[in-house]
Amino acid sequence: MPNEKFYITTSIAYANTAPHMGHAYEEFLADAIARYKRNCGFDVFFLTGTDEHGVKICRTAEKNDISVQSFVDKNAEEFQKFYASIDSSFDGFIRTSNKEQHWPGAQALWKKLSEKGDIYKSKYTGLYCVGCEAFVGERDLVNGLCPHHNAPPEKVEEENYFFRLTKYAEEIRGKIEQDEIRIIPEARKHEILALLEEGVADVSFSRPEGQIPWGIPVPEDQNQVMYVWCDALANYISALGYGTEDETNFSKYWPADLHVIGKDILRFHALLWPAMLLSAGISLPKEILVHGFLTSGGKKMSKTVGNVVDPKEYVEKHGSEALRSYFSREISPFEDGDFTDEKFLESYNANLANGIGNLVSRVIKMTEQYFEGKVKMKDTPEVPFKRKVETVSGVEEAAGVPFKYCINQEILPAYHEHMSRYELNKAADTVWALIKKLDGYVTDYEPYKLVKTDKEKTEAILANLLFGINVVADILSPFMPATSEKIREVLGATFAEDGNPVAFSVKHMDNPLFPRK
Ligand code: ME8
Repeated sequence: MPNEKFYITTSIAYANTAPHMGHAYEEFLADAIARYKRNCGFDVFFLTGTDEHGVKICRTAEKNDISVQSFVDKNAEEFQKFYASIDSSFDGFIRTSNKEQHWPGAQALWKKLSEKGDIYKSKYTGLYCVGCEAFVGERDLVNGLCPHHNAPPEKVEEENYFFRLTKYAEEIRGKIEQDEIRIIPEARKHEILALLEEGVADVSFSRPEGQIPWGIPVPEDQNQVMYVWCDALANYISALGYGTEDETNFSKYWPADLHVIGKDILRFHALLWPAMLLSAGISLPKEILVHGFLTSGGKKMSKTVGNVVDPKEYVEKHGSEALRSYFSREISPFEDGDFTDEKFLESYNANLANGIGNLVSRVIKMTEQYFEGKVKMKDTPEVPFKRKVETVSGVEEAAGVPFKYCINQEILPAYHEHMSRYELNKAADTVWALIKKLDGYVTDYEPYKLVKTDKEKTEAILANLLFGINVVADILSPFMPATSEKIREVLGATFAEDGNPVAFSVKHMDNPLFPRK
């Protein structure tokens, strides 16, 4: 599908802390999908960024005795650096305190809603959870506390602008039911439909400037600043130039093909955001992928429990590829996933040191030893997979399956099927199923013995293995781009016009890809 566009976004992280494991995972998830879509020929725009307004940020800066702008500047830089350190291939990084890039879009959107008659002034009396940056009702609380932050909400009584969310609730329900806005996984779709069933209320959409001086001014009323979610959601269009003189990217990339978000912010993305867009007459995002939370030892990461794992430390100690490999293999995008040091090292040794690292070293070494590093794909008789191996789908496949048939008819279709459903961990399983098959191929044919009696067949076997490793590099690239690049370098493949390798001139490897830990 060359030239078709694909616009993918992450949520924008609050710039009031350093990036945590949840941010790292979400960025990885969106990046792997963006890379996959680029591999498929899409014209991808991948957006990430930081959410820099709201009460939380304002207060944390005050507590640290630093101006809010310096505070968010410092944190936004941390996020950008961190995302670059895990090889995120983002095309845009939006900061909501950016007056040139973000404010015009957020204000233009507000004006549209106001012109439509969907914004009105009223008195708000209720509760506000600063942690969630959300107005909450009694029914959202457990024993009077916000269950996400274990803290009591604040009582608020003020004159605010409200947005007529209720006007759009029915239309949105229909669109979610019909998958016009597709919420993935299904369980999250049902969750939001259940919420709609309970009934929704209009949303307080601004705060008095006197209460929170840090925010985007409401266009017609300088005494009010926009509610942080109203401002933050607009990032998805402001980053494309919406509301500015140059709307080229907005025309080209909107609507979003995929918003990647965590489970706690579903209602903002599946209700409030579509309602704002409907009111403004802007088309709706197509899909919302809702990931779970990362826990540590099965518990929510928390400073009090002392189980917070810092992603930066892992990148510094083990490299970003090791972290990306863990996210790919061990976490299902649709459920909560666990991260502990023990599991991390276990996964590293099994999948990287013993798995892919060992296979590549062995095959490269044999090619160097027996053929001075050079082999060609030959038209000699096929050397099929010899033994019964478990297929990706768990069914035993008959012995004698031709080598390329197995890759083209079994591995690749399963891989693409999973990727198209954003089942990244299952797609990564198919990569490792191929690695396992290639390992089995070496064990079965014992090229290190065969070379003494049949050099020609040994060359065909090694060429097949190098061909298979080249496929591994291709399908691994969304998950582990740097490893994929390294493998391609050592393979030294020459390609035919159809894109298939015809010969290899391998490079010597001084070190294994992943030393054992
Ligand atoms: O919600 N595991 O920002 P944020 C996995 N600024 N993901 C997690 C997580 C965890 N333990 N904790 C948080 C915001 N996340 C808003 C978004 S978008 C217009 C505004 C996810 O920094 C969370 O679900 O609190 C969200 O998707 C992202 O990290 C940023 O969270």
